Amino acid sequence: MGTRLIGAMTRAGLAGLAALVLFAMPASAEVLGRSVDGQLGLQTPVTEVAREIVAFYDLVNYIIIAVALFVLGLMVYVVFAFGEKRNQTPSRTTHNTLVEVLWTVLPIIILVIIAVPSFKLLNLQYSYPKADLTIKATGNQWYWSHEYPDQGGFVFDSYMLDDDSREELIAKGLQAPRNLAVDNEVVVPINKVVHVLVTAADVLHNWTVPAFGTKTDAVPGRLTATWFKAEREGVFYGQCSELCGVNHAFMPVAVRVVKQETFDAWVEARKADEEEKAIEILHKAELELNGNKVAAAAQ
Ligand SMILES: [Cu+2]
Repeated sequence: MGTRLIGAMTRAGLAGLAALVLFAMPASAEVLGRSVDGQLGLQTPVTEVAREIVAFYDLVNYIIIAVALFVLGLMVYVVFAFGEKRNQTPSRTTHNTLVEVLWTVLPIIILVIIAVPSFKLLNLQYSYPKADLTIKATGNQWYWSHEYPDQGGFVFDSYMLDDDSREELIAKGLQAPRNLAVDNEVVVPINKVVHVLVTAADVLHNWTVPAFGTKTDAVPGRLTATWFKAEREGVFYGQCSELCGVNHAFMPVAVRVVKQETFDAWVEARKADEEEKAIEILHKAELELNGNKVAAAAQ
């Protein structure tokens, strides 16, 4: 009976593997910084932490699918092979050492396979490399305030754009996705370690950017922290991820990753309190970046 069971386990395992091959199909055209219609899986990662999160997510998914298919296979097999018609005299077996050892040891091995990368990932997320830039993000009902203490401490608020303002930007060839685009984005240089100190002025909020793999609660009276090092230029969006009241869905986070020169120019404009000029610098950089992409695609 033990051998029959093991044979069934092997068959169920093979069925699981076949499903994994189907699951691991390649992603389609790349959109950075936000989710797209019909998306499967997580956003394209642009930091090491986010890449590791995606790898861990895939690993756990493969294991879940394999286990679910295996158990389903066993159940179908048992119903089929041990029904009254085919199995008139049931076995009176009460113990089977091999099977008992297997169903104890295999789950332990699976848990260890999950635990090792899980702890490695936690360690990566919470061992902060030395900061090149520190930003303070404060959650308010219902917008974010962002402060740059290293650059003289200028502060600005980030409010979600309404449809009219978005139309204006889109008409200029800029991207402004609905419920995500904001008036004043957080701006950071590419390939620099950015620490974000996060707090809240009223209730709990959460500062999140999925493509960076950052998600940190904003707690009134406390300072929490996260870090990222973005490896690609572009605008990366996230949404407040802690239910904070009626406009919770309308206080997105938008982080624009730019070249160091663009960042420096933007900081100068911000320091001089020239908000329009600062935004203009960013828009010019985005149009240039898009132009380069179009040119590269045409080659
Ligand atoms: Cu919220």
